[in-house]
Amino acid sequence: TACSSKYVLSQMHPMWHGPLEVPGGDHQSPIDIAVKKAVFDSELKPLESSYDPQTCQQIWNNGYSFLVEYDDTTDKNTLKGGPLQDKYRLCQFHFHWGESNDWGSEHTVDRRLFPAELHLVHWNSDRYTLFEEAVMEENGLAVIGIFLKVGKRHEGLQKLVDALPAIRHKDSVVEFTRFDPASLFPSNIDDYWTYHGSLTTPPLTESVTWIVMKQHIEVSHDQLAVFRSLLFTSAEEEVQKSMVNNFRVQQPLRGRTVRSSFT
Ligand code: SG7
Ligand code: ZN
Repeated sequence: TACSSKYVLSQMHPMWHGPLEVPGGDHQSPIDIAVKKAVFDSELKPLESSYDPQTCQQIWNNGYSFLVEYDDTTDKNTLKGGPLQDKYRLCQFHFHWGESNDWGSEHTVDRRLFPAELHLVHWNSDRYTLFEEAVMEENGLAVIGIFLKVGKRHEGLQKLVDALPAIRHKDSVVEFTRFDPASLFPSNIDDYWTYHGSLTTPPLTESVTWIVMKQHIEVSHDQLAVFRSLLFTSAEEEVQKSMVNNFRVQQPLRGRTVRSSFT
């Protein structure tokens, strides 16, 4: 599957003692973005994404979030520009959310929490041949973060929401095809913050160029309620646990600079 995710999550744990992937490293994510402390960088370019909806393969409950996975064996879904030197390939996107609309995002803006956050995970296909290789490297991954706010129903998101009842339990997977990830972008993707950080789950490697969009997208309360009807637990378990609050606690900035593409 995309990102060879199960392989990564099982293989990387013994590596936590390595130089980059110490969970207590100095470049961990998520962080609070203090708007006034962000430094405008006029060198930051607009992001260029090119996605092929036909490469969408499946949707999977991995027991922590749900993942929409793309075929990442060729360069059919690419991200470049913005803060990036190289070309990155989309492998999956997923969300983090809360049990109520008062929290759920991983990043915050001036300490403001959002009810959910979308992450589109890309790996550097100019320099590496596999996700597993990229995940260990400082310039290995680029993740786009998009905040979700409660408001109007999101048309693009609905196809996803409709698929969720089929993957209620951990480890369930269903085919999911022809989905354009760009349909989840806000209208303005030119304004973003960027900083160097980590994955927010094991292996927590400090391999991520984070690109956090200034503009949020709106989804309805009912759409988020379907996210919350997912389960952390597999069908076999006696006590079922709702999949909510699947975000990591915030990490110290430790001298890092957050740059902004806008003034
Ligand atoms: C979610 O977030 C999943 C993980 C992902 C993790 O738990 O999407 O993905 C898989 C394939 O299990 O971990 C290695 C990876 O992408 C962390 O991603 S994040 O830093 O963007 N939140
Ligand atoms: Zn994430």
